[in-house]
Amino acid sequence: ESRKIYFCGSIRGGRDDVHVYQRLVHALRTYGTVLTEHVGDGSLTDSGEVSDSGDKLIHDRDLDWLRQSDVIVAEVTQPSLGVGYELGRAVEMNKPILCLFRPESGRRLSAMIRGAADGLKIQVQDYDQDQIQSILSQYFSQNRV
Ligand code: 6K6
Repeated sequence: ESRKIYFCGSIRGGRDDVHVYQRLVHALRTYGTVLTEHVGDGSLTDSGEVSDSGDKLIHDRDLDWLRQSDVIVAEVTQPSLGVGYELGRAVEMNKPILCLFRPESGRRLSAMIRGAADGLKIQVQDYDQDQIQSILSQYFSQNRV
């Protein structure tokens, strides 16, 4: 059975990097079923496409998917409260996590994400877009995930 991958990327935090999420979701499909493909949906904007009552449904469904997932991959360059929250919950669930950060953005990654890395179960990798294939193939060839 196919590995379940939970992909995290900013939505209301800002959609500047949606093209990067698209590339990552596309590449991740090689390695399993991506539960959260909508994060890479170019037509999904950061402005309220759903009501506040819809927010509870989104939260509860996403947490179900998070529980079911075998591995979390997060693009963390664009800061997002939702992504940070998902990562915190995933750490408590003891899930394997790969965070991907692009230094070329000129940003500095939150210490709470960079500092959570243990190099095994929780990994933070700096990368640029040319390295998507190689980073994912290296990560998924590890026995842990
Ligand atoms: C409607 C159709 C598709 O998406 C929507 C509504 N929004 C969301 N749907 C699913 N997951 C969401 C939505 N908004 C946030 N999330 C989750 O939080 C995603 O899994 C993202 O990784 C993360 C983004 O959080 P914010 O704080 O940047 O929005």
